[in-house]
Amino acid sequence: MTDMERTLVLLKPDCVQRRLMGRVIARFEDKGLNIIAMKMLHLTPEHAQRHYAEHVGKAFYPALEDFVTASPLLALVVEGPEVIRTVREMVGPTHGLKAPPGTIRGDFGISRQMNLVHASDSPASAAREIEVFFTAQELCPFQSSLQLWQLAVDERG
Ligand code: FUP
Repeated sequence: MTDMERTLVLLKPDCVQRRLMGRVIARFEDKGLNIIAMKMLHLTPEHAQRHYAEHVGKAFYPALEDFVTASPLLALVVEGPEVIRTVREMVGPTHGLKAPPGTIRGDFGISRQMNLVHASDSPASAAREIEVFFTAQELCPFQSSLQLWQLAVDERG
């Protein structure tokens, strides 16, 4: 039996502005992951500071805050087995120039700051970050009928 997990994904302002949302979302759907919440919002500085709490105070933070508050972003909660690690691997390393082909950052970007996607890096981060963006009532978990042909019976959560 595989434990089901949830992770917070942000399609950052560069992803929205470059009209790449559909292509990025399609990757998660193609993989067999469930999108159980989705919301567009224009972050305030205070909201950005809550999300990036571990980075506030670092030299690069002011520029990062300016970037993520400059234009709307799309927040998602994605659910699946080992989804935190899986989505991080699909997103790729932080810098687009270092991210391998086949990853989202590797295929679509050349920047470290404008790297298109945020994905939670641990179960503790995922739990905290989901609460920064969504209430419990906004999560809409469902069982996909496609799971019959995507996960063996003893692999299902
Ligand atoms: P990641 O986990 O890959 O999203 O990256 P980090 O948590 O290390 O950094 C958070 C965000 O800060 C990254 F998306 C990119 C940005 N960043 C900079 O803009 N400059 C830096 O020097 C380091 C990170």
